[in-house]
Amino acid sequence: MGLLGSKNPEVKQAQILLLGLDSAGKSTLLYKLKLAEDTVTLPTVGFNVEMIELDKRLPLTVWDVGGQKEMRTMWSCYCERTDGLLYVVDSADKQRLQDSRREFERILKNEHIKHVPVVLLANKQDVPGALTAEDITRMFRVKKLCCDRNWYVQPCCALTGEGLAQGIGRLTEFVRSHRKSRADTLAFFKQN
Ligand SMILES: Nc1nc2c(ncn2[C@@H]2O[C@H](COP(=O)(O)OP(=O)(O)OP(=O)(O)O)[C@@H](O)[C@H]2O)c(=O)[nH]1
Ligand SMILES: [Mg+2]
Repeated sequence: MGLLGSKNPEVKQAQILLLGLDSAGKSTLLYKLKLAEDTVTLPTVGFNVEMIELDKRLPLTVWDVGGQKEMRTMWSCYCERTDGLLYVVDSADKQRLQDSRREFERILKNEHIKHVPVVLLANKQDVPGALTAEDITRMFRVKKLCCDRNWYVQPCCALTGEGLAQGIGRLTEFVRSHRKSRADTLAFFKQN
């Protein structure tokens, strides 16, 4: 993400890292947001990157990294210069929820994304029996794991697009306020 790096608060775009286990629905939601269309996805090998401009004041560059097991070791390579993390959970895949939680916990420990705001997307809400956002919050121990940053858990359905704009909107707000507080801190140290 080096060239477009945005730790500088003057840079008027933000880098968003989109992670989650394989088949969570990352690419489906990325292209739903980008094209407002249904797309047939294939498992992502490597990554997809798209610019999303839901809020003209802060366009987002979204990095969608494949979630298959062998790809997860590469997630940390994408963390540098990340402004916000979108973590997608297949709320209906009860057998792999613990795997997903473990990967979530692991990535949060990455130095580069310390204090970076997080939105969890509790995807596939259309599937009967899917866990709710509250269930996911509890099972992923989000309050504890994210006590050092802004966080939110948004229910959504990537197929219909329901909840996606709200999730992205929330993350954009968090990124803006995180940047402002970083800029204020820098200004404080410059003055003193
Ligand atoms: N029912 C339902 N299916 C979904 C939803 N979102 C995605 N899917 C389906 O889940 C499957 C996997 O979606 P992808 O978007 O390719 O998953 P991914 O997270 O990008 O997976 P990797 O690229 O392997 O990491 C596809 O068949 C999608 O149509 C949803 O909200 N509801
Ligand atoms: Mg994908």
